[in-house]
Amino acid sequence: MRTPVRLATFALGLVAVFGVAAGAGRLIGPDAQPEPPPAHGEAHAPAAPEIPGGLQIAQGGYRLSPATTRLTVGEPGPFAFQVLGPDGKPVTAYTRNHDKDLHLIVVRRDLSGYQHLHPALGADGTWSVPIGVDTPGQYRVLADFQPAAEPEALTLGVDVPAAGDYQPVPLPPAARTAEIDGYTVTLDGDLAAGASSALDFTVSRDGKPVTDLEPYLGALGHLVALREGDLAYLHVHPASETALSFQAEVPSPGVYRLYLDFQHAGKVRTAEFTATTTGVTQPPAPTETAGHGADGHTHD
Ligand SMILES: [Cu+2]
Repeated sequence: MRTPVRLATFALGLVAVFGVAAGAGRLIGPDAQPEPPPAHGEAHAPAAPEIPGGLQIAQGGYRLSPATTRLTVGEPGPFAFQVLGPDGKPVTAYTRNHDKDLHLIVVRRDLSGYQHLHPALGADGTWSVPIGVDTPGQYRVLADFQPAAEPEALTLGVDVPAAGDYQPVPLPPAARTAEIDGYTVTLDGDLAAGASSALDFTVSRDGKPVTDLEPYLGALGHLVALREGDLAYLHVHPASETALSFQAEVPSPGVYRLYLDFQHAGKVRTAEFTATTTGVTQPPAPTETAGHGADGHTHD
């Protein structure tokens, strides 16, 4: 009977590991002075970096609690949720940002199918809005809001599936222009990891600048930036009331998808851009035939 002996040895090993960890915890606990130097020559972190929004279903004592667990493809179906506060009760009082108490972003995990919605708040703290998606897949639902009791806005996210045959689409390559409904939107400016950067957009139609854009959500437009890979929701602030100018801050080098909502002739449209941080080249889309061999490295 070898297996029980091995298991017992393994269990003893675990005890030993935990024992060491507990000992280390005491050594570097709050009473220990001075702190040991960081291992492997790591730079001393000045402070824990802020976690980007949208990655968690609960944060800072608040929790996103969806009552609907599926999205419908085609015809919109009701979608309802609550934001639960630190006391476990639905939050009913919010501080308005960008003209609304809560902004709801719905986007498929491959960054396609973007929607920006404004649910209605019921007296009991239940938010509801009809949602229909064009294609099946796993969707990210992001709620951007500021409880009245809090000094800052918060973005919580939850995955919600739309049942059916999911065909992921590759992210379009980085580009400076986007076309939507006959409008051409041009992006000027670059994202910089860990720094605030200016992003300016101009809209033209039939080769002529559109100069009569209409106010939307307290500015001339609304910009959302999501990180490829985990759909982190980035902080973007309007920098002007008279131009499509924004200050964006992204936490890490990489590829992002920008969604610019603008209103013209009474209709809101979304222009989408893939953007990379300065110095980062978007990796080519993987091909089915990619593999070993280019360097002569083979497996038998
Ligand atoms: Cu909104």
